[in-house]
Amino acid sequence: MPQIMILKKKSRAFLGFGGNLGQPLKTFRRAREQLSMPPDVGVVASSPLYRTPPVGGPPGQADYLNAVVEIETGLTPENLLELCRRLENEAGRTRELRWGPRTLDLDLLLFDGLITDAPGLTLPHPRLHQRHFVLLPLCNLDAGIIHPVLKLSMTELLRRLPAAEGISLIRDRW
Ligand code: A4P
Ligand code: MG
Repeated sequence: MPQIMILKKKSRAFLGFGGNLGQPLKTFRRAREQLSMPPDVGVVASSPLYRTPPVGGPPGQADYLNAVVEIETGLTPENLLELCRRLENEAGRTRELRWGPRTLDLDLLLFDGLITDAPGLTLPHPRLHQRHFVLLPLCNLDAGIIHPVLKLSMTELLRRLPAAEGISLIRDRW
């Protein structure tokens, strides 16, 4: 009997990494490694790593490290976000203050061209287009991605932001 193989299409997703407590680079490396462990998640590429001044939150919090990681996955966006939450918790993430200091923040920025506003999951990430610390590393990975709602490329969104101050490139590879 002929065998029928069903190939499940993988989705392309981008995860924002952020952190300013503990040893963020070490934490990022560990989270990226853990991300690639489940059989249905693969890490495709990592953006350079940036040091960025804090946006919002309590005055005086430390600078952040930020990067974006591209993955391919057979998971649903909900399950991927759940995995991110688990990795944040394993990194000792606590939530006391909105936009307060954190060891690890993993945001689901884009998931294919999906648009959703379900409870607990908005896609694309609702503040993606307002932030240098997200758009710059996203552009490094693929400047031509079109924002599914705004219908503008990542380069165009970055160009429209006021000039950024204080962002520095820490490493091309990490
Ligand atoms: N949520 C909804 N959609 C998403 C999504 N696409 N990805 C919900 C991730 N989470 C999503 O998240 C708050 C709620 O958003 C959750 O219930 C989740 O289900 P959280 O991780 O608990 O808290 P948060 O990250 O502090 O909240 P928020 O409002 O998403 O913060 P942002 O917008 O991520 O901003 N400055 C610099 N320089 N670098 C940073 O990385 N990060 C923040 C946090 C502020 N300032 C920063 C940085
Ligand atoms: Mg978050």
